[in-house]
Amino acid sequence: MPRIARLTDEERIVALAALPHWRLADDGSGISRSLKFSDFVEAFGFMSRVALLAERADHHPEWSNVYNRVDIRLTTHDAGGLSARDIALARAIDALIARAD
Ligand code: H2B
Repeated sequence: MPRIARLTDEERIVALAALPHWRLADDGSGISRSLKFSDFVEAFGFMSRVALLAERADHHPEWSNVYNRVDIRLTTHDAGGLSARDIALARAIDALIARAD
């Protein structure tokens, strides 16, 4: 697979402006979002849907779950930082949440 490029500082700013629920790590290496659901089943159902998206895109989140909370961090290991793949997955995750509202 070709090596994927890290976003430049300017690309990061532009991408994050369109993702208000995501926080850029201080070192710029990734973005994160925390979500709370009504209970564990809702949280795990969400994770299952994201897992299918991630597998299809061959791009996987770093995440953790405690009961109804899911903490997600997106970074591209192959790029050593934030790439367009993380932005695309963040958008897809946001779209899943929007549909769940
Ligand atoms: N997920 C993430 N977040 N970053 C990657 O660089 C990555 C991945 N690479 N999922 C993929 C899998 C790679 O390891 C496989 C071989 O395509």
